Amino acid sequence: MSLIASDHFRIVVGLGKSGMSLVRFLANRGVSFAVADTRENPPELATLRRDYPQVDVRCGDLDVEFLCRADELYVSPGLALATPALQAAAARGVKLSGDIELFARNAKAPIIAISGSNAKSTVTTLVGEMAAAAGKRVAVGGNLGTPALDLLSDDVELYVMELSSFQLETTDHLGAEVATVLNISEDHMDRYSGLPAYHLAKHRIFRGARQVVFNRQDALTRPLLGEGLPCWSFGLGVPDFKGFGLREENGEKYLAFEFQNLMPVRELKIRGAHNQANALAALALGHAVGLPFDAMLSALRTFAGLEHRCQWVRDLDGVAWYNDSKATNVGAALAAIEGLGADIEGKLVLIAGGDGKGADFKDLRDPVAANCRAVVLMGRDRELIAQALGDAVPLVRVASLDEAVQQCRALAQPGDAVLLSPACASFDMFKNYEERGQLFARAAEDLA
Ligand code: UMA
Ligand code: ADP
Repeated sequence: MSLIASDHFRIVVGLGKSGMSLVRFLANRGVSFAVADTRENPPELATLRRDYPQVDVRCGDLDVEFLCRADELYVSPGLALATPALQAAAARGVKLSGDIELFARNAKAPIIAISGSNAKSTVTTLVGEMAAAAGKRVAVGGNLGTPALDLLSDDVELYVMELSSFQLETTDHLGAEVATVLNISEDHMDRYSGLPAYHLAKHRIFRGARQVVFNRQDALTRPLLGEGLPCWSFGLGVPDFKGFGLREENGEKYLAFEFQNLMPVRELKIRGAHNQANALAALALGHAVGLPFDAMLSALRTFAGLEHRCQWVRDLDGVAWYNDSKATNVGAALAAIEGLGADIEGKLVLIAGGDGKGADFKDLRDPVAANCRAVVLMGRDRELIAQALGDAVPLVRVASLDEAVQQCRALAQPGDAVLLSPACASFDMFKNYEERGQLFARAAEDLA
């Protein structure tokens, strides 16, 4: 199969990280292409002009006539396919594709493909560390970190890829060795018509997969098609045939595979029930590609979790401070509120709010009532959260993160924990969730 037809003309739409990886990929192969971006000054414009001055680049409103000069558009995951200019081009026969489709066509080593509403980065990183511990030449990236096309190399023995629903929308045939959707809860409802459309996008990950891993506790993660494919499962219950789960023996809880105990849960550095599920998912994915258990378990013993995911910041006057800035949707915040809430003596003082992406916050009400002393609300959609929480707990509105930290200092009592787990994206107030988390941690560390 020809990997990329050289007589076709392409346009890369979106000049961020993935757009720039497409530019490098196409230029290295001598393919003719141009670039478009709706922004007047896209992030990689200076790099493009410096390294590829001959490439035609159009910034500002997309011009349908220009797009229709291409046989194929490689669309950034950040741009909705419903964008009218893209739809107009598609109606005139231009194919809409993306970087992951090109990656899949050109990758020569097996791909472990990981999607889900939450836990993607944690599980992707963990599987990458397991593979490295097993001595594999492994490349890790995708939605997390390095764009997929920048990972392509003949030296790689295994790809571990985090894939978002946005990336999967433009991927027709991934052909993963093993694919999983870890969990599904509402996210990105500003881009999808509802949960079914989001679910459908995520499930494109199973196209052409040779094996599947699903979550026994979340029916929406089971592939709709492909019965007969080897299926492995994970979940917090007792495992059965081809299953990873938890088993208790003599008062000790173990990570287990089928009828075999693998490792006591207490040896995990990552805390909370959701992280036990993540460890089991990673074991299932690694086992599917033949990684040995001893290497996988040694990686599990050393993995301390990623920054901004329920990350401990400090203790002050008997109050622990946690940064969970990566909780950009309701499902992630619920995992932190319930997981951490069950682990502490006192109550949580929660900081929430930001850009809600069209989410419905009603599922927060009962867990907040059960676990929180108060909620400090900030950001664009704070009133939507306030309405959903009603009178469950005292609510405090603030205008800045610094003010939120000061309020939490005053509200928390010894034995409590302060938790930044916003259930919202950060873009209304910050550059990204990392900046939000760093500013929170700095403000908490500065408290005397
Ligand atoms: N944009 C425009 N006009 C354009 C193109 C983009 O306005 O013509 C805006 C959109 O608001 C878009 C934003 O710019 O959301 C970013 O788009 P980009 O093309 O500059 O993005 P990249 O730098 O290529 O980053 C993308 C992924 N971004 C998104 O899916 C929004 C990155 O995931 C990914 O790491 C990167 O490719 C490499 O593969 C980020 C992300 O937020 C981390 N992902 C979402 C998530 O995890 O929830 C899905
Ligand atoms: P993603 O890449 O899917 O956003 P991350 O690993 O970065 O996933 O975690 C995102 C958020 O989800 C963090 O706030 C984290 O605490 C939370 N989280 C981690 N594992 C789970 C899980 N199994 N279920 C729900 N939320 C989780």
